[in-house]
Amino acid sequence: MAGEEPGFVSRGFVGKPHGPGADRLPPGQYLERGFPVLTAGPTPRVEPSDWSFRIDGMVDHELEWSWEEFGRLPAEDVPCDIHCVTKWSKLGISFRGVSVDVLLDSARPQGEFSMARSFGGYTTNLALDDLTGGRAWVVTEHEGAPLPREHGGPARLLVPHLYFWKSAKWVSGLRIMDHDEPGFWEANGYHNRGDPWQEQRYWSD
Ligand SMILES: Nc1nc2c(c(=O)[nH]1)N[C@H]1C(S)=C(S)[C@@H](COP(=O)(O)O)O[C@H]1N2
Ligand SMILES: [Mo]
Repeated sequence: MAGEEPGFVSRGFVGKPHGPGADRLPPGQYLERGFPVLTAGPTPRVEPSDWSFRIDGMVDHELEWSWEEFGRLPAEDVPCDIHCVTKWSKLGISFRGVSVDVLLDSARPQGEFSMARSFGGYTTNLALDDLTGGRAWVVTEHEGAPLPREHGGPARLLVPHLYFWKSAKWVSGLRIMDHDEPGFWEANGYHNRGDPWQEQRYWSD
């Protein structure tokens, strides 16, 4: 029986993520199979007919798309991993939406910073560097179905290379700025940038 002692066999792995996807799990994160809902405050009800997305601030051209206009923009599937600062990560999730590059292209930003805003008042700040280069999207679908309301439907920002609080649900627009400003969680102790691979969780990290 001695050779079958499971406690002994697994001891070498304790505390280290192992198995498929272990190299995709940032430090301090655990694998979550479900898709938790995390919202500060009430869940707004936004009908597609009431939804629009606006880019304003320091741009050559302020732009606004209605739901219908947005639906005509080129969309792409976004398979990715997401990482919440509360330590859950979900690997191999999929969304579909429009790249922020496409949205910013015709607006022509004249600043390096931005504030994303949402129906309901949530905000989060992002350097344009983190929103461009095929690393950020405004998504309207999850796993081939309309994005559920509790996950930000009809549309949310998706910035999977940063902690998930940067992915504003019920997103309504982006303000381009020539200076940085903290958004909702950033003003309440979260890190200004939030790179999960550098464990940038709180302002002191
Ligand atoms: N508008 C809005 N967006 C938000 C939040 C929020 O409270 N309001 N919470 C953020 C946080 S802290 C996380 S972890 C993710 C959670 O997204 P989920 O509920 O789809 O898992 O949304 C982010 N986007
Ligand atoms: Mo979060």
